[in-house]
This record gives sequence, structure tokens and C-alpha cells, in this order.
Amino acid sequence: MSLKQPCRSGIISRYREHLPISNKTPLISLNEGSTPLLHSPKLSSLLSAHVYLKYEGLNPTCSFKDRGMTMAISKAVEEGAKRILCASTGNTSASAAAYAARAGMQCVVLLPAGRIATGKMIQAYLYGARVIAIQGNFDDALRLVRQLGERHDFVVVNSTNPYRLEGQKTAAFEIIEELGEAPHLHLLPVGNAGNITAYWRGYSEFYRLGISQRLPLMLGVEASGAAPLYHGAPMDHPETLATAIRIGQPASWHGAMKAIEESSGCFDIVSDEEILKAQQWLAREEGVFAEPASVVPVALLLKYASATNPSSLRTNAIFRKLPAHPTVVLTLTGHGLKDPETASHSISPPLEVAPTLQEVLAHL
Ligand code: AN7
Repeated sequence: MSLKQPCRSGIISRYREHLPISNKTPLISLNEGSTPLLHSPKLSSLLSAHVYLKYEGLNPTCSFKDRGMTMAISKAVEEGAKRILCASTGNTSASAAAYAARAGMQCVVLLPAGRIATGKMIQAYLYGARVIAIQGNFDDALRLVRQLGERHDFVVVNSTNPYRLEGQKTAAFEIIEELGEAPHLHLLPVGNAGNITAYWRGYSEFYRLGISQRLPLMLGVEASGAAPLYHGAPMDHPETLATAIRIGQPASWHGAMKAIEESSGCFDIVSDEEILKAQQWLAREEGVFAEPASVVPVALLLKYASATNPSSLRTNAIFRKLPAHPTVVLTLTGHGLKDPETASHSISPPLEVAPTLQEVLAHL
């Protein structure tokens, strides 16, 4: 195949030959994908590595979910579906609602009541979804969605829908094309574990096709209060301020385990405090604003770089397997403006002064 230059025509157009698409599949796209791979000078120097940020917050609904949703909705339209349904911690519902609007379909979303970041909630409403708040967590909402899905009048567009992960794997393709090779290490946040499954599939497919010559080690990062994969057991009451990954029973458990085992990677964790610090650090040091769930890999690398006893971290064993000056990619899954409330804990209100030059100068 001939590699195309990055362009912004949507992931189905860009990677058609690698996706389960036929000539009959309608193209429902908002020109997702082809997101920036930003070099991170500060993380690179802290880790003596070449570190890049795959900035998925710059997708049309400001998260990586759009890559999977263009596939899921295009296939749903092809199959004649009229209604789609999902459970969500916020980003899936925002994306589903937008692509459903584009396709002229009804969209129903089940969300954990009171635990959705404001921006995501507003997106679901504005794109016209029917929003139902469940008095429970994401795992409860997904259980109900699975039951409703069996009634056949809805197409479920959670990552249990096989087309979602097919779309999401394209992020790995873009990284390989832009770097000219797969990185040595890829870190990403893990919630329902679909994305780590999808990236591993993408890396594996390009490797098998000979487009890349190596496979990365995969490092999945969870919040310490919502870390079922790290601990190796589902959790009934996951808790973290990174609401996007407040998930105790990941649907893609086996896919995530496969990614970690086949790549010789690992799962690691960071605390909520470390997440907030990393969000601020990334904004101030690199000029990149990402939502709390997105910065868990940044938090892990900062913790590792500053640890007095790095061997206490599972991540240490991973770095020992890497060559000198490795190439490292982190996925920043969602935009910081999705969740202004959580970020506002890190700022103080602006200073108010009289509208005179003297006053302003006095406070510079
Ligand atoms: C910003 O929207 O599960 O491990 O319902 O929004 O593939 O689940 C979101 C997950 C990471 C975790 N970062 O990805 C949902 C949802 C952000 C996210 C994840 C999510 P997966």
C-alpha cells in the first residue's frame, strides 16, 4: 500500500483498506483523526528519551472517541439502525451524540448521575441526545445498556461494538506513519480498556504488514482508586476525580491483558493528587491542556522521573527493557476544557483592580 500524507479527511477515508468498510457503507464523519503528535521537550529531557504527545483532545468532539464513533455510526446506518445507545463516563456520549446528529439518528445515553464533567454533559444535550442519569456508576449504566441492547431496537455503540475499536486502532497507524516506526514504549490511560486494546491491534497490524519493524511495550495507567487491572480484580466502588476513568469492571479486560502480556508491558497507577499536579505541569511546561484522565500517563512519568526509589514502581522494570534514548508516546485522550470544574481547583480567582494604568502596573 502507499502511505498517505497526514490530511484531515476522517479516519475512514484515510485508512479505508485497513477497516471493515464496503462500498455500501455510508461515510458519517466529522473529519476526525490526523491529530498532532507533539514533541514534549520537558518530558524528553526529564527521561533522556524522545517523548511525544498524541493530542487526541483535538478531535471534533475533543476526545479520541470520535475515531471509533465514525466507524460505529457509519456501520449502524449501513445496517439500517434508527437508534443508538451507550453508557458513558462522558466522552463516549458526547461523541455518540454528535455522530448520531450528523447521521440523523436518535441517540440515548445513560450516564452516572452527578459524575459527568460539565463540558461532556453539555455536549450530549446540545447534540440532541436523550440523556438519562443513572443513580449508580458507569458499570451499572453499562450493565443496563447491555440488557437494552439485547432487545434489538438499539445499536449499542460502547466499545463492546466491534467497529469502535477498529476505528480507534487508527491512532497507532498515524503514530507509525509520522515517526516512521513504532515507538519503543506507548503509555495511555485505561478506563473501560477499549483504547489500549485498539492501539495494540493497530500496532500489531502494521507490524504484520511490515510497515513497522517493531512493537512497542504497552503501559496502561489507571487512577489508584479505580485500578481493577493493576490489582487483577474488578472493583465494586471505583473512585477518582478523573471521572472519565472511574470504572471498576472494564469491558475490554481480556483485550487489555493481551496487550500487556504480548508486549511485555505492565499496568501502573497514580493518585488523584498526582493527576492534578500533572495536569497543571503539562499546561505550564508544555502549553497543553488535557483533562484529568488524559494526564495519568504524564503523572506516572513525572513520578518515575522524580522517584527516590524508582524500583518500587512497576514502570521501572519497563524502562530497564528499553534502549538508551527510547522513543516514547503518550496519548492525551481528551481536551482540558471538557472538565473546567476539576481544573478550577488548581487556580485562584483573578485579581480585580481599578481600570487605570497605574493600578495594573502596580500589580504586574
Ligand atoms: C479522556 O466515555 O469510558 O480505556 O464512557 O474519556 O478505552 O475506556 C471514557 C474513557 C481515557 C479510557 N481518557 O479509555 C466513556 C469512557 C478519557 C476517557 C479513557 C476515557 P478506555
